[in-house]
Amino acid sequence: MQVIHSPRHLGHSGHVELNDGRIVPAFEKPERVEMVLKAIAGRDLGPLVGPQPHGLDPVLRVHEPDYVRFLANVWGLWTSEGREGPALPSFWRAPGMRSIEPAALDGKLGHFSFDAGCCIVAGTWDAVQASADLALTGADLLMAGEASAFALCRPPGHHAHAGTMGGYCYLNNAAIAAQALRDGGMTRVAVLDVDYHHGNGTQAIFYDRADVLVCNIHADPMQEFPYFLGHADELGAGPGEGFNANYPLPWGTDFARWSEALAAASARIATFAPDALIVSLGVDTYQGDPISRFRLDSPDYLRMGAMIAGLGLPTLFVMEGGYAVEAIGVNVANTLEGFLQG
Ligand code: Q9C
Ligand code: ZN
Repeated sequence: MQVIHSPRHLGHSGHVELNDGRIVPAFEKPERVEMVLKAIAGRDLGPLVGPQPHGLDPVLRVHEPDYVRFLANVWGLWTSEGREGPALPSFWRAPGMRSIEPAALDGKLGHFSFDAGCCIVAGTWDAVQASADLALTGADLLMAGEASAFALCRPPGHHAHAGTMGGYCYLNNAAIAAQALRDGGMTRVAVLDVDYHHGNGTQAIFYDRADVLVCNIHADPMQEFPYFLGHADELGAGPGEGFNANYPLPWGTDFARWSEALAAASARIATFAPDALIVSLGVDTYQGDPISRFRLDSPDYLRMGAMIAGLGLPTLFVMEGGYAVEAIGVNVANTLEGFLQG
């Protein structure tokens, strides 16, 4: 399994988020990737490769042009106003207000976001583009006949909608890769999102489509971020009805219960019979995660990987969340090793 990595994620650093009423250093930090690299190096999973540049065309197959323009320009606009330090959204529209992109930067930041989890610093856009290129390079590998690949994406992507950032996510790497597989000739693609948080962006992007099945196993939005999407009755719309499946689980869920949801999602995916599988791999289901409340332990990720391998599909793993820096490497490497041995 090739591991696709770029050091350009390092530019997305020194950023902050709003947590418990305080501005704190972001949980989504560069050490995450460095710890995964370190753990993978000790496992002989496969070669480490760099990304191929794909430009913005495949990004624009998923994301709205105004939003991509905002991401590309916001830091330059911010500094040209003489503003220093990170740009963090803190104003949002309420129902009944109008959805017009404001001229003012603070208005733009709110217009294109749904929370204060997406801070922008000097290196953010370069890191975001590199992250999408990692996922796209992984899609290329599957189309070239590789059985599997791992895109070590950072920043993550699954909370990003077509025109909205949030939850540490700017471009939806998994969705961009899924669309690239479709555009490359695959007929059906499944996305299995095992991150602790519901992948609201991925769900929304493919919600009315029957060609991309999206399955999410996550903390119940009644209890957990992103709060406003991810309920079990969200089944898809129009032609996409029946092609979205949510498996919300309560705080405290352990692997025995979690793996029942994975078995159900796997059955749904097998029925769909896709040409390829994209796994949105968040390991914030880990019991030691600082912002999450599931109880998976490190050995459980070996079994998770093996269960995913049981689907027998060309599989692209795309890195999403996981904030217990000391364990993220072991948990990701266990998942990939479990998959390769499964
Ligand atoms: N301030 C991913 O795992 N809020 N995103 C957490 C702490 C947002 C997680 C509360 C969590 C976003 C990709
Ligand atoms: Zn998450």
